[in-house]
Amino acid sequence: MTQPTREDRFSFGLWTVGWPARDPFGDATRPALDPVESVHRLAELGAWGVTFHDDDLVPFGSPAGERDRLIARFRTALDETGVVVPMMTTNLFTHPVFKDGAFTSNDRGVRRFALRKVLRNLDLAAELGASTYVFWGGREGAEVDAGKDIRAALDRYREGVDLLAAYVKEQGYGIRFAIEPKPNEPRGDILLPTLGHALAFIAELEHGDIVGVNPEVGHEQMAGLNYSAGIAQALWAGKLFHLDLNGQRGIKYDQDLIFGHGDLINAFSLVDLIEHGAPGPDGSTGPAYDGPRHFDYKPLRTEDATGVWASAAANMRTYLLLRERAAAFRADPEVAQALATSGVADLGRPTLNPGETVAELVADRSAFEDYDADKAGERGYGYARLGQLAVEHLMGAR
Ligand code: GLT
Ligand code: MN
Ligand code: MN
Repeated sequence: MTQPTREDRFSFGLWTVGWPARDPFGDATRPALDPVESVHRLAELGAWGVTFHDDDLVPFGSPAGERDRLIARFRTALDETGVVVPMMTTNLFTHPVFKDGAFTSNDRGVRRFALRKVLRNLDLAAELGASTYVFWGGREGAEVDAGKDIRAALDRYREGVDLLAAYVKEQGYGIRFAIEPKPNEPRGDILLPTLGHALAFIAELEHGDIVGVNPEVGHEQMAGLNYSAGIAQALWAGKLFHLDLNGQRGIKYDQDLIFGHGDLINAFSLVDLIEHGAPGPDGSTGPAYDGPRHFDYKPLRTEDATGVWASAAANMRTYLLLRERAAAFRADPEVAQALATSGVADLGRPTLNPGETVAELVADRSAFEDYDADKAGERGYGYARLGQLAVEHLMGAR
């Protein structure tokens, strides 16, 4: 089934389809899109949810009455279409006030303003029923090493996130936070540059229980990292609260391509992981992640309105095709055999026997004195065949 339905839980940021394609070298190539139109178009294409920054819906600095009016007509569009708002976030990067960061600006007044901007939007997130709130700190960083005390910046980052998390708990909003890492762009270096840095930061929080990550395909790949392997670690840590799907071709500027239009093999392993990564008791598999399949891409600057909606549909279709391929991969008896040859399931077995002590391990001659390391070193793991089977399924050749 490559026709998206609500059950697939596909969501899009208003800033994705609505990007007018202004870049550092050129003017906008498309007119601004009305968020109400985006909701209707996305619903027609089979999307389930829409996400947005405060400023995507209500332009920065709008008077209160105008804010209410814009929110009301947006709500009407949601009611008319049944589209939900699973996630919201704050724009803490466009206005010049944030040029040195928001929670970590060297200017204390900016930091206080940033917290207020988030607090106001958290109230709206709760009203609209969002369960996840994303923090992408694109301006939290530096270009000049001596200009930013990184330890102080992390103290302020922690202070900000903890304060906001405490507020959410106090209000009983039931919202969880998801930190989105990125190594660079727009800052020369951004704080919490990778998923691993973000997990380490979360471990230092007072309210880390409601804080997880929102890793983006392109952001991890900009750092040369394996996205699906990172997602596996986020799952292992119980911290995969949300994800941003898109495409990226290598270590360069943030491309935000259509999902799959970059490292397609990694996209396949990602879909395989989140759809089949949870082993059941009977050896069957199930989804390892049941949250939104959120697309954070940019329609190419070359596209007109037709191309914008074609690209939105392409994200969902690519996901569904990969899901089909991954299901076929998992159902193939030759794959099962190859997985067994590679010993993939054997890694799930603890290295020591139940209750076995270090002393017992040391007393076990078969583990060392009598162990034939040379013989064990001759073993072939069969990964080449397994990898080829994955590629052949991905290509529809099996
Ligand atoms: C911005 C960024 C994205 C983030 C968005 C959430 S904003 O477009 O490039 O990766 O997910 O703040
Ligand atoms: Mn990006
Ligand atoms: Mn993103």
